[in-house]
Amino acid sequence: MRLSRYFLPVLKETPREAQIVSHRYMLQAGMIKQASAGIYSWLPLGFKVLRKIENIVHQEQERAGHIAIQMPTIQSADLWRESGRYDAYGEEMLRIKDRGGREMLFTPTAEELVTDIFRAHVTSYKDLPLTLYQIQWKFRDEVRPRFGVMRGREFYMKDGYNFDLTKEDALHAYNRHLVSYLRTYERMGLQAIPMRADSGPIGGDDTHEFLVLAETGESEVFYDSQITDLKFGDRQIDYDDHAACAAVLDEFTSRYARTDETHDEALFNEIPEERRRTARGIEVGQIFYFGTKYSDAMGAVVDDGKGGKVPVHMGSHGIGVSRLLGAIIEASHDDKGIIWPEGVTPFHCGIINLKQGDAEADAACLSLYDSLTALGLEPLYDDRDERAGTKFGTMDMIGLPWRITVGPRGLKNGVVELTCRRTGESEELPPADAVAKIATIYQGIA
Ligand code: 5CA
Repeated sequence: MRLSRYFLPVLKETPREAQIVSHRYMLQAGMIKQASAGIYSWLPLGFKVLRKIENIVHQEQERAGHIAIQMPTIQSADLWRESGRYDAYGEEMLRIKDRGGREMLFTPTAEELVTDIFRAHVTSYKDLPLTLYQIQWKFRDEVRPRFGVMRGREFYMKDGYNFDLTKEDALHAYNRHLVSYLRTYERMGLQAIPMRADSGPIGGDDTHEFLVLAETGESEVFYDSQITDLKFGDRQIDYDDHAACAAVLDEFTSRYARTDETHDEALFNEIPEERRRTARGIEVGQIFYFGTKYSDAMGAVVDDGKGGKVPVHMGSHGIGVSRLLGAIIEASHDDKGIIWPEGVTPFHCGIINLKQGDAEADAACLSLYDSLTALGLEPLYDDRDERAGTKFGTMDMIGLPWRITVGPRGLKNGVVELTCRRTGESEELPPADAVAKIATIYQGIA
């Protein structure tokens, strides 16, 4: 993309309404625009990152054997009456009437609707296990929407639902989700720690939240510092292997890590003092096992192969897709702007032309642009007729991990400058070598 033809409404002034850095940078970098409290339009740069995150989530869900569907945002109140949640959900649920006076609602989550799909089409244990998921907009009329996309009223969520014949199979689905979530967050450059949590309006006893440690996080968390040494890395886990998934769960959840809702001071104090940590975290996902809560209430049963009919065991599993943009920025920025991890960056590399209109500089930039594009990479070429300082400022704010700077002086010596946004380190090298280096960096990522 050439910046002169793009739509990147970078703000010159610091937006005053933003209390935390991710919200400020998302506004300043022209990624989002507030439409009303807790509701945002996604401008091109923000939308691009949202799509990258969404793609990673899809890829990891498919890898785990889960099947994508899409359910409507507007649902009938009657379905929610069957589970009893229409009344129980309270003011967080946005209730709407259609022209015929029928009660509808904007989905805050979708246990009821997915259970309705299941009961209409699945009758036999032979069709299990089954996990259906979607990535869809949700609405929760939060009392205090704040921090931009971090606590929105409208937000983008991956929600997945497993249907299993037995509790044991459903617990495997829970473990499988935990494993897939660890992979998902690591691909985004994040460490998200599974912590024992409270289940709230979703219900059930078994639940873990995934938290990214950050000073600006809304949750207070307590954990054993050893947990931050754990990395999932590039392990190849067979998602059908119950024991392998259970082993990962054990490894990642056996040390103390809890949100304030489930914190147990006595247990915490059993950890050696130098390993006890109290911090704040951003909840980027949550997994639940709730057994037959919805299948009992809504009659989602299958024949068990022994002549009987049994309600299916279920769980639901969410990832805060839009919130993740905020979480990634909180975890990865400096005082000049965002620093995108390679896995989610909106463009792979920036190209800055220090002397727009200089025939040689223009040609070198276009040639870099073409070479990168031919390799399947997406560069952002700042071809505006602006001062170098303005171009560097924009590039630093929008946070592309790599930048190639092209100027007449370097070109005389046959070199361009390649700069790493994270470390600030630069090296001069021939254009072809810069392209080769960027290609290597993104191998297996882009
Ligand atoms: N039905 C379950 C699992 S699909 C569910 O709704 N879980 S949840 O309530 O924990 O939401 C899943 C994730 O969505 C949360 O972990 C969080 O990352 C994100 N989320 C929840 N509320 C908001 C909000 N108001 N703004 C942005 N993200 C949110």
